[in-house]
Parts: sequence; C-alpha cells; structure tokens
Amino acid sequence: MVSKTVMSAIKLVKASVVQKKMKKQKKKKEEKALLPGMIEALSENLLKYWVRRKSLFSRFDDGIRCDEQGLFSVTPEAIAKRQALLCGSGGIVIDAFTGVAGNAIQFALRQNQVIAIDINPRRIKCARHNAKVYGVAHLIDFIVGDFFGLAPSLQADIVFLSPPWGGPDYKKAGTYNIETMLQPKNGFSLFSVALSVAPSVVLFLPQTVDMEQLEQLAWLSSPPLAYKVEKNHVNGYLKAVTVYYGDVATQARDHA
Ligand code: MGP
Ligand code: SAH
Repeated sequence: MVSKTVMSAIKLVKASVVQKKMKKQKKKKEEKALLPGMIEALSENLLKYWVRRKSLFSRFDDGIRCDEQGLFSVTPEAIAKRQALLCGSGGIVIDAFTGVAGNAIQFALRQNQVIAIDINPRRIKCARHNAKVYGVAHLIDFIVGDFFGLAPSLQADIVFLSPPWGGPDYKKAGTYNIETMLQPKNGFSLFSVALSVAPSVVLFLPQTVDMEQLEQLAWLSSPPLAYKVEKNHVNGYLKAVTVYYGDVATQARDHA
C-alpha cells in the first residue's frame, strides 16, 4: 500500500511536470511570435519595413528576431555602421534605448564595451539573440531597465540615444519638437541626464527635427559643447539625422 506522504510526493512531481510542460509551451509560443517569416502577423503599414528588412539587418534571414516596434524603430544597418565608425573604438558606449540591437551590434563590432539598456524585456531578449547572430553577444552587457533610473549608477565615454519618436506617424506633425514629442521624457531632460553619464552624447532623431533645438542642446553646457549634425540616407532617401555632441563631435568632423 502506498503511504499518504508518497502519494502527495507523486502529486507534487506530477504538478511540477505539468508546470514545466506549460512553461515550455509558453516559451515556444513567445519565440514563435518573434520569429521572422511571420509576414501574416504584420499590419499593412509594417510591410514596408519587412520588404526592406535586409537594409535593417543584412543578416535578417539568418534568424533575426524583432517585434513590431522593434521593426519600425531599428536603425538601418548602413546608418548604424556609420554612427559606430564616427564614435570610434575601444571605449565604453551605453546604448540607452537598445531596441532589437541595430546599434549595439555595430558598436560591439568596433571593439567597444557596450552596455545595452531597454525597458522592454522582450526586446532585450531579441537584442541578445540578434547579437548572437552577429557573433558579438559576448561583448555586450544587456540590461532590462529604465535608463533614467539607472543613469546615476552609470559612467561611460559615450551615451547613444535612440529613443521612441512617438511611432511612425511622427511625420504628420511637420517639424519635430524634441521638447514635446520625444518619449518617454522631453529631449532637454533626456540630454541632461545623458550628459551626467558621459562627456559625449549622440542623438538619433527624425529627419524633420527642429534644427534650432539641436543648437540649444549644445548651449545647455558652459562653454557650449561642440556638435555636428549629420543627415542619414539609405539608398538615396533621407531617413533621419544623427547629432554628435562633445569630444565625439570633434572626432566625427574628422570623418566628414
Ligand atoms: P520612417 O520615417 O518610419 O520610415 O523611419 P521612412 O523610411 O522614412 O518612411 P517612408 O514613409 O518615407 O517610407 C525611418 C527610420 O527612422 C527607421 O528605419 C528607424 O531607423 C527610424 N525610426 C523610425 N521611428 C518611428 C523611430 C522611433 O520611434 N525611434 C527610433 N529610435 N527610430 C525610429
Ligand atoms: N536603436 C534601436 C531602436 C530603439 S527604439 C535599434 O536599432 O534597434 C526605442 C527603444 O526604447 C524601445 O525598444 C523602447 O522599449 C525603449 N525604451 C523606452 N523607454 C525607455 C526607458 N525609459 N529606458 C530604456 N529604454 C526605453
């Protein structure tokens, strides 16, 4: 006869087997949702990003993973490469809004020590996976967290900022105001926080950004910071602008 204790132990083991099975199924389901090839899962306005996926990641079809926001926000590879070139090698670079790692991968490929932060755990999971596809995951520290909360404990050579612009509809507003339209905080506060972490800050912004505001950011410091604005094109089309502030601006000018 089986004792009560043994019966409850069997029940516990059974429950844990069922739980493990359910966990596995959930994980599989989540991973499936992130797999490429799920074209039917994309809304119509995301199709254009899918069509140009190889300009976002040249190795997209080697298993790159991303969700919807990751797809419309990722920095096209040619731009991310250029930004990494201008930022140089061998430094500590914080990618404060990592997304699916379009930028973090290129900074790592240039032998920087990269700290990759994103508030969204699912996107950090994609970012780590994508960095593996490019063979650089071991060079990047991935952190799930809020950049503003983490900033007081961070120090680096460069902070790279590629924050949410408010979705693909930002263009409808005409001139892009970094004070009112940038998320999750206004651009001036964001910039000040980044400057408390590193002497050089790089901002990736919409092509419609108010150029006067970019100059105002430089004047937040005394003496004002050196800065350089670069327009970013892909296949001849203007996509965005990158602004380099501080030492990195002087360095960037040498690459003009
Ligand atoms: P876009 O302006 O949405 O597309 O994004 P495009 O190709 O100019 O649109 P079209 O209508 O002219 O075809 C251009 C690029 O900007 C994207 O590939 C991303 O790199 C970047 N980008 C777009 N959004 C909406 C964001 C965002 O919210 N945050 C960040 N960091 N980058 C973005
Ligand atoms: N450059 C990235 C795209 C960044 S999209 C790439 O190439 O893939 C902007 C990212 O900022 C989103 O993934 C969003 O989750 C993240 N984000 C938003 N608020 C944040 C915060 N407070 N701290 C850190 N990340 C944040």
